[in-house]
Amino acid sequence: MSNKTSLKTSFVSAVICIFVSLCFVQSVNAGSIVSWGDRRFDGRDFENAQFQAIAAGGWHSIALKSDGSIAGWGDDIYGQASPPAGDFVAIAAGGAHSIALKSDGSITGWGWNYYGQASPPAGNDFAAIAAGDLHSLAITKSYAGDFVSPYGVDFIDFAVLGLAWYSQPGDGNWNAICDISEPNDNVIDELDLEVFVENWLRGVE
Ligand SMILES: [Ca+2]
Ligand SMILES: [Ca+2]
Repeated sequence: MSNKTSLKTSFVSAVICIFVSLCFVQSVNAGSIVSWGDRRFDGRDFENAQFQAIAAGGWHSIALKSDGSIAGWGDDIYGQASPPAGDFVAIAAGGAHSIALKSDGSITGWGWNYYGQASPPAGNDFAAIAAGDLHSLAITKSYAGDFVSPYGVDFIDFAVLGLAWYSQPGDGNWNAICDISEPNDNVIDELDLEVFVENWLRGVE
């Protein structure tokens, strides 16, 4: 086999490998939905659609499509199966409510809200969500020491800490967000720096 033929064979093999890999990724990340069990409220199948996540509530279901929109079906008496439009990255279904995490890190909720379970806190600092029967949960992105964007503990946050160094309430350079030692002790000192450095070294984001 000549060098030219060998190169050509290698190239074709590489292209085939990439193609097969892409097909595999596609089949894992998106597909149709099937359901089973009591189908009185929840018996809808989606064929030939592209989904990346699903969630089952009390009597309703929601699914996150590959394009970031959400489909809902089943019991919709409180509007729990009628999701708003938006660009979402995660979903969770509760007893009669639903919540979804937007690509900007904020959370939207809809459906039964008697206990406030469909009214998530404001902000765009969230990384993950979960829904119970009558409550909801979220994990925030922020960590001690992550004072300002971009997310993560870095040099910019270090500068903020430096400006507040050895300050106490009433001082001109006092900055309460830098008091990250536990418990807070109203002084920015080595204890806060210790927490800060730990998170910086861990590379938390
Ligand atoms: Ca930061
Ligand atoms: Ca402190």
